[in-house]
Amino acid sequence: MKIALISPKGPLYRHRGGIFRKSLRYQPLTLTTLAALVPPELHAEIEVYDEGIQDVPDDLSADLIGMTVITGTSKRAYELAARFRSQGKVVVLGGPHVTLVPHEAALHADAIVVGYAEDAWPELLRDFAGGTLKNEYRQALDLSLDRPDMPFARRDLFSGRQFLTQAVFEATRSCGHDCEFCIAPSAWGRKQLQKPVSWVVEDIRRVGQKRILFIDLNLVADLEYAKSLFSALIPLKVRWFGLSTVLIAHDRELMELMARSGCRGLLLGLESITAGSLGDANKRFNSSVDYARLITDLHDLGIAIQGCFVFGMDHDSLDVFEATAEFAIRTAIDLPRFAVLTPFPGTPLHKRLADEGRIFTRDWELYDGQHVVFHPRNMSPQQLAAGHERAWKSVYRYSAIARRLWKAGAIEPLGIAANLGYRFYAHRLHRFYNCDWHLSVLPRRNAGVSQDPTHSLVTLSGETPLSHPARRQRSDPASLELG
Ligand code: B12
Ligand code: SF4
Repeated sequence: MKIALISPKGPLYRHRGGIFRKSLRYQPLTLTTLAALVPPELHAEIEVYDEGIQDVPDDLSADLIGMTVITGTSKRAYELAARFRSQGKVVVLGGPHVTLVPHEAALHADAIVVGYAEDAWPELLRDFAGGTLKNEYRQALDLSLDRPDMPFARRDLFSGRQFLTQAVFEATRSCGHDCEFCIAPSAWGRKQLQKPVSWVVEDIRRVGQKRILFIDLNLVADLEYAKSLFSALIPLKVRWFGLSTVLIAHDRELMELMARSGCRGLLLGLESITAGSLGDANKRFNSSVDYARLITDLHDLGIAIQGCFVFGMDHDSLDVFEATAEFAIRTAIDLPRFAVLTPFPGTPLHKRLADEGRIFTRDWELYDGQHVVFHPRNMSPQQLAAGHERAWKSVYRYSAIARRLWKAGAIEPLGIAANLGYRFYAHRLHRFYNCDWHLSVLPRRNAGVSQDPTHSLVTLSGETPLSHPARRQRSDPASLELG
């Protein structure tokens, strides 16, 4: 049996390359995880295609084609599915979008998989091999990731050269919170699934790299698990980057443990500096945290921050863009990032805005966090789009980059380069997907090269950093890109 697994490209990837011709992405874990779950007794030949960086042959030779679908890539996935089905191939769709709107996805596939597929995908493949394929497979109700037979992702199926890094790991799934705009609770529920810490450690050891990324939605959702994971990372001496909520602010011991375990960068969903907007998003728990203080504390521990904000919530008025950009500069966020509120189908936000008649397009290609697809409450869609773009440009002005990095004590070639990369995209939002430029390439590109950080800085601000009191040995914010 021949199986092809595809991650279709979204419109976001229509301009591949950006300032570099080569892809700057890290290796996707979805396809390699699915490949590992193929039952060995089927002796299947497996091929993987990430269409973000490579073309999928028109005449793909496969008996069964599995595609992972997020909302922004669904149109492309359905287009490919139609082509392959017309060639007589069996197409299976799965992933977040399929889980959120199974009825829609089912129209374009021979079979769909709803939810996580650790049990459902092997079952589907066995059925296919036995000629009894069903139309729909669902995540097992008692699905657990704490299982003795859990295989390690087949990272070998992609060429190492195609990506910046293969050192992408996952310890947990789902998150525990229920923010109104987030797809995680709607798609997968609020109960966090956890892989055994010993399994995660073994996965990291096997890959054997020292700079690693965790793609978990919220590594600190379960404090007990988080602490045992971080403690187990200490002997590995890795530098890791991951996602967390701002609630770490309330647990100094946890933050220190994270730093000791090698955490060098965190992506934080700050979302908004307006308390009312946090309420709109059902993310009031963020209001309990003094963001500025948290950012300073993390910087002091040598942890860089990619701070993510969302524009377009009901309490946002026209001054939110400048105020947020100014906040990001003042608090010295290493890599600020802004998104337009997106009512992904299947979320409570989508339902509410639909009930209020405020969604004006369901062209899923535009559901990418960069386009306005609904009527905001206190401004026009055009004002939201323009304000979002202004905020990006504002925080990535040369003077703003210099101010942020200077205050953060992160005036180093890598931090500067990461910011210049984002600056490039800030000025080309209409053409490029701003998050696709995977910044962890930079350490590799510079590895072993002795560089004088003052040189780059002088071009930015005209000052020398060497006497800066906050200057310290800390990680670059360059590896923070997590999607
Ligand atoms: C890594 C990542 C990225 C990376 C790389 C994506 C990639 N190719 O791997 C980058 C940075 C490029 C990225 C970009 C974007 N991402 Co992203 N990303 C993720 C992230 C953090 C991890 C995905 C992952 O590897 N999971 C681990 C694997 C093992 O789990 P999985 O993918 O869910 O797969 C399991 C099941 O879903 C199922 N399954 C999945 N696909 C299939 C297919 C078949 C055939 C079968 C049988 C089963 C199956 O089986 C798997 C095993 O159980 C997720 C959040 C998350 N933690 O899931 C967001 C997430 C997928 N991204 C999201 C979004 C919105 C985006 C962006 C649009 C913007 C953004 N916010 O960054 C862009 C769009 C990119 C594009 N393709 O056009 C959303 C998708 C929501 C939606 N409805 O569309 C998510 C869910 C985050 C969120 N909370 O909103 N992303
Ligand atoms: S936005 Fe973050 S904290 Fe909120 S539900 Fe989603 S993953 Fe959890």
